[in-house]
Amino acid sequence: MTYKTLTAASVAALMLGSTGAFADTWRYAFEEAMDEVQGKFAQKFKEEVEANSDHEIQLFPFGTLGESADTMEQAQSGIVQFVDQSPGFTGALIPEAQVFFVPYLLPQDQDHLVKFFRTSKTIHELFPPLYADQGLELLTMFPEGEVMMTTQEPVTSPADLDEVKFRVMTNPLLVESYNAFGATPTPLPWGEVYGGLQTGIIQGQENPAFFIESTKMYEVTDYITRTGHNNFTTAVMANKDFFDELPEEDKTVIHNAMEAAFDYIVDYQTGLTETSLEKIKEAKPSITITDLTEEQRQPFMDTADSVEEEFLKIGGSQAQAILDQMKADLEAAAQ
Ligand code: 6CS
Repeated sequence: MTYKTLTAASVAALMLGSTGAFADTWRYAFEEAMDEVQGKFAQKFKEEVEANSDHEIQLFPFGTLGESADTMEQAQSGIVQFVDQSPGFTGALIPEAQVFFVPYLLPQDQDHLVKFFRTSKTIHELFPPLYADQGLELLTMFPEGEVMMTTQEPVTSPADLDEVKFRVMTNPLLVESYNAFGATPTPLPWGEVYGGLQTGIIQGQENPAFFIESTKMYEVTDYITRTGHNNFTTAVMANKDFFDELPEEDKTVIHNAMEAAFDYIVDYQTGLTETSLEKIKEAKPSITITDLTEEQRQPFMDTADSVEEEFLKIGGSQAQAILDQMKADLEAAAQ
């Protein structure tokens, strides 16, 4: 869907200007619902900006302006000023952002992970010029939780994924990763996932527990498997021309609001994975949730080197520099 094919309701919403109490309105589109992690982050950002400036933030959750690819187009062309798009959908635009799909690169330890996001030179120094080349000001990246596999049959080894049509985000390295895991990766936009699982077009997908719960994906899946291979990363950006033209004062308001929203979302996610899994078990007692042992994880871990090599081939001209810096950042954050 493009701007031209937006529903009448969405266009009407877009055209609604400031309510009068504000100097102007900035539009912020994201890939999830209001009560999901990206929505909570966006609401905190809005609250901070509106409390500290005369700008209003208008929020557009998933579906109101189209799929992730549509909102990215809208952000690049300045129809929306802010967009939250996960690197899972940014692969074609910024090939280096695929680094987040090298399995077992990001730690599962929450403190280590959060420290990495806060201090990473890769995120704060190397990525911004790559996003800028695409007309985007990279404002922040944050983690959304341990990624888990949902399937119709049990998974304890890569052999169990043989012939499983496994939905992944539209990211070439994620496709490679699931090829290496032994599955048949099927890239699809988010809007097609629930129906695809329901009709059997796909038999598996991966996402954090909160999202499996809130989107009721557990209804169309029988097994949840914790392989520990990744943590869901997302990124918030502004249209670069819009951002560059802002007075320093507004840039500071935006940066401060991003920092406040980052702190808030880290706190918000404390215990969220376990609470979400409990809610899933309550809603569907027949579901099987398995945390693979180190031994069971090993064959999945053994694929990491080949996916890393593939990243160096398809991850753009800065792939090697990004991977090296990312490893250095992870090591530094472990101290
Ligand atoms: O799997 C997806 O496509 C979606 N997953 C999450 C956690 N957020 C947005 C994204 O579109």
